Amino acid sequence: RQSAHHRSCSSTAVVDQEPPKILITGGLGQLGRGLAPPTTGEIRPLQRHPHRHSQADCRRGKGRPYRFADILDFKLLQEMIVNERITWMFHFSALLSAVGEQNTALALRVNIEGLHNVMELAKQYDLRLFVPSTIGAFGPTSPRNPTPDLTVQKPSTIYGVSKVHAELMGEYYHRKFGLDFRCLRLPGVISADTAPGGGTTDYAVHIFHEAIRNRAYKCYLREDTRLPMIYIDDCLRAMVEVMECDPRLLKQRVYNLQAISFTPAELAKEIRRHMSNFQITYEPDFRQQIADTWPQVLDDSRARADWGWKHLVDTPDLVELMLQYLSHHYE
Ligand code: AKB
Repeated sequence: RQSAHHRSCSSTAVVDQEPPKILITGGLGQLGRGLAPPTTGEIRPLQRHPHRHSQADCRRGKGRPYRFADILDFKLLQEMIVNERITWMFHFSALLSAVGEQNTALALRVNIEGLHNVMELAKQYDLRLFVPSTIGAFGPTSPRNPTPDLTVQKPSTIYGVSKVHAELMGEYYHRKFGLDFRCLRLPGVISADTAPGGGTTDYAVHIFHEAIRNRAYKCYLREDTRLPMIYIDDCLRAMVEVMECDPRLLKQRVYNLQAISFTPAELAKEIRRHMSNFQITYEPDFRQQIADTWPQVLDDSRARADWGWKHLVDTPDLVELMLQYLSHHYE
């Protein structure tokens, strides 16, 4: 089942007539603000960076209309989709791994009931739907380095469980109803002007703020905890690219996405190249147990082969961008 718009996207001979009308849930979160900043004139680090990518940038229009809506309110979402003639949806609302463990009931409602609403609406209105999955969709019995696309997925957090559910539901709706579902398993996302909210990988953002403000950071993960990470602009570009790509290129509906992997000690060493007096100490908390079950490196060779994924920002670039941006911010 494909709308005229989807058919036109899938054909190499027909040029897209109308741009998609996009609804982003979780529009004020790290990914939502990155994809479409709600305020005008926001300066993002990559806009000054040679690696910047025009596709992601052009999605970041200024002053996007923003509406309050509860993800659990099916009727309100339905009204917005119909009234605004929505054709694509990016579903970012979710409680992340650390905060999900502290409020399982809310995580279940937002991450699972919210997803059901979105999926049902996408099916009813023939929307192209992007849902991010995560490295957290793997668990202690998954291979960790590298972690393939297709392997054991028995996560130990409610966040992970809800994301495996989202992947399976999306694949099922695609098979059964032809839903144009697209999903990437994201690493920890690192951004300067948008804060992550309650994840296990958040240290890799906080460390930069503390480095600029205090020249010191107390890390809640052990120094040797290797995790996959990605710079926000690579991440936004990946999501846009997978949404825009010809569906015939997609040999599967859920792909691993890898960019860089590092440990807190390696990140601190890279920061020290710019700030020789930077100090890091380690005091692992409950997030260590979560991180210990997650992949260290994702195998994303299928994303690279099928739709041409390529990350552009490596660890040294990322450190430079974050420090540059935040030192202006705190001036
Ligand atoms: C988290 O740490 O929970 C998220 C993620 C890796 O999905 N950043």
